[in-house]
Amino acid sequence: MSVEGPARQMCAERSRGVLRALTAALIERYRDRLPVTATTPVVTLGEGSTPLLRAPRLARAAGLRELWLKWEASNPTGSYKDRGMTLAVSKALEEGAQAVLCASTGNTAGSAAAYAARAGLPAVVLTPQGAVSGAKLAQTRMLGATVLEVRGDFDEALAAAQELAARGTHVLVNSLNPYRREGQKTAVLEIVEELGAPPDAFVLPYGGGGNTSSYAQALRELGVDTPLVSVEAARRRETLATAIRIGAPVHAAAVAAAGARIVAADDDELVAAWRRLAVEEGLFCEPSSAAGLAAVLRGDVEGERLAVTITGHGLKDPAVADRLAPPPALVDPDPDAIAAASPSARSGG
Ligand code: AN7
Repeated sequence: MSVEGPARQMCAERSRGVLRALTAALIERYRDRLPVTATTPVVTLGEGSTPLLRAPRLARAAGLRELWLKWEASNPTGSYKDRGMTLAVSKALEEGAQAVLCASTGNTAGSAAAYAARAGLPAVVLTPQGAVSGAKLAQTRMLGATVLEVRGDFDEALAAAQELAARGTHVLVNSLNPYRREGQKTAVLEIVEELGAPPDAFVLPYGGGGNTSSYAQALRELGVDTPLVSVEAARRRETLATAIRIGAPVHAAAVAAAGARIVAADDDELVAAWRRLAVEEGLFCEPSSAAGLAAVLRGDVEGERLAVTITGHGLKDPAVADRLAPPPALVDPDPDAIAAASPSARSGG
């Protein structure tokens, strides 16, 4: 029998509703809290509204009542950068930009490339030589950005990007762009909305400090006085967490002024937290993204209900996982051989 009449109408309405939900733009969700007008072109890939996941095993291990993980890997390009990029590129388009430009350890690159492609604008991405994950470079190149590898580190690439942007030919879409920071505020708004109250602390990685500044701005605007804990790599210039391999954080003054507490985690702690998040909670993030968790597992963050932001997906920087995780054993296509190689294989079930 065919679907007709009211039933057909209901199906159509339902599928429209589902489509609306799946393609919800962050700018639409938080229009009243963002610097957009009715005529701002909305460049969206369906960012934001990411899962807030409870982590019961890690909470128990850390002696917490509640540990909440803001899973920013669910953003369209795999990191939290998309929250800011939707706004930065929408405003760039509104203001008649001819091209966008950024320096990046990889995630800003992929995000800028994606939103620029969506907007029909060229993107130029400067990367520190030899220091960006191959997966992020492939993503950025595939999205059509012009990738220029700079002879220098991230700080030098960012300084060059700022100098070029000052000429007015390219809009800088690093987090020095205030629209980036406005967009990134929304992670805090989502967490507070979903928990129904602010957590005892927000904990997140600290690279250049753009995201910490955004979180601080959100808390100010909400009139909420909750500790903000920013976790940096102890050896900023050498850390294996390439996303946060940033020597001199460009937002250091703003981070200090916001009263964020800065905590350092060494690479062993980062890797341990990163591995536990994968094995004990089923979440594979990139190593840098586990920085907040490293501080929490060390018992370095006060409170019994914490919100920890996991900033980027593990598939974006799989090199360390490939080095550290057990390689597969080679077996014949034979059930006995497979059972013998399976540690927890049990019959029945
Ligand atoms: C996964 O992409 O700086 O303190 O150029 O990719 O706001 O810099 C990325 C930084 C944390 C640090 N987690 O945030 C870039 C870049 C991930 C990141 C950070 C980054 P900020």
